[in-house]
Amino acid sequence: MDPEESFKAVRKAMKAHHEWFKRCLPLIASENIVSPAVREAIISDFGHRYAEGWPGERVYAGCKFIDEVELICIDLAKDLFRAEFADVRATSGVVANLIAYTALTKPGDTMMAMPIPSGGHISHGPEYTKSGSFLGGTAGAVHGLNVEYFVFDRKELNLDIDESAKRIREVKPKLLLFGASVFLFPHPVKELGEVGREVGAKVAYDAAHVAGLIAGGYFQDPLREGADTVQMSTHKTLPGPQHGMVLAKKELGERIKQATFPGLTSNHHLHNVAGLAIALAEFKKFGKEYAGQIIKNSKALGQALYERGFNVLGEAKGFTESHTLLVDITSFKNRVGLGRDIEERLEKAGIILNRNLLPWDISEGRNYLNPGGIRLGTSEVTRLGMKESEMQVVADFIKRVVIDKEDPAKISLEVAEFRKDFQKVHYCFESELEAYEYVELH
Ligand code: DSN
Repeated sequence: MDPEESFKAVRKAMKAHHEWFKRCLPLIASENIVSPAVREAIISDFGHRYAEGWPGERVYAGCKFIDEVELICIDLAKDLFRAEFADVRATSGVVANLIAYTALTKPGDTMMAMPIPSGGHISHGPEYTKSGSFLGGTAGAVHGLNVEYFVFDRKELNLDIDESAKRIREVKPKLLLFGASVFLFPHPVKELGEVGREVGAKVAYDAAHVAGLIAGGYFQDPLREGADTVQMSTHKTLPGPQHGMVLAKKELGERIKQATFPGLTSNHHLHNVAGLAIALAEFKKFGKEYAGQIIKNSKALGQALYERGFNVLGEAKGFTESHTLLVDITSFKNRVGLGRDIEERLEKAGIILNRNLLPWDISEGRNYLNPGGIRLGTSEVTRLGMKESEMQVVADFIKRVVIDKEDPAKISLEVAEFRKDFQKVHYCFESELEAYEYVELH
């Protein structure tokens, strides 16, 4: 392709993506949209600058306004999460986890975390699986940690406290890592953290998925429950730009700072720090209401899907206490296929979600390519202004595609019509800009 053709093709694809998302139902649990004010911040000149070091101690000139913004961002983060220390320079959730590993452990140490098939994130994973195949999980492959697992209770869809406590006493890890990518119910941080202390372990908590719910006063409060550090990405239930952040007890601040710079960052993406500061300010004003509505919506969507014939997990516990739902779709195998098939079918209908491993998939011979589950999240549709009654409509669309096997192309037209009333970003300062409006500067 000649350069002009490439230039045009990229812009055309981006515009098409925006137009498509205006017509879709975005239900990926790890995604969200930023407010117009955050979008403004992330295209500012901050994105062209370097500011290595800590505000006021930079090794570059030109940072006086960047310092001002970063200090505001730090204050907002400490305030919202009631944290003694915050470092807002991690460039992503994976980097935030690596910062915690670096500050709290040495290569060769053992960490206990959630098994990946039960919802643990790839950044919690070992270098090799037990069968020896290369997985390349960040904790093992990058920081050289041995990873052992908490015991997961498949019925409760949470950590088994007694069995995990036994494992902690046997393994004597240096670090316990709570948190997950399929995070339906709060983890027993207090109970298992106390056991960890007996064997000298530190406690870290990956809040990437649930950061907004924590800041909104829901879910759980890991710092009050004894976590030494809380790491997160900043763009899931906390609707900021794609970035990361580490909170910690005061006495760990210096270690976190050094692990962050010069350890794991040089440029820390200053436009995203500015965007995060704006997002945190907006969250301080609107976040409690937003987080509460996310949870109401996910419970309502869980109930609505369940009533329409889906095996939504966690029914006895109200399906979820977070933004996420996990649905076992194995009973549809002979009619519409498994996770990947259903993900594709729903995408054709304009319903965007992802296939997901169920905790028992591996033992039943399925893998991530076409697993037995789908995962749904309500953060983005809530941000678009949807409430419990709209969750009924969403569940109807999903049922018609998966259970009634209606033509996805036909459903996509109805989804687009339904979406017409939900084009603005809610729970943020007012703006004329629509949620998926493509902003042309050229
Ligand atoms: N992989 C993301 C998720 O979907 O949960 C988190 O990084």
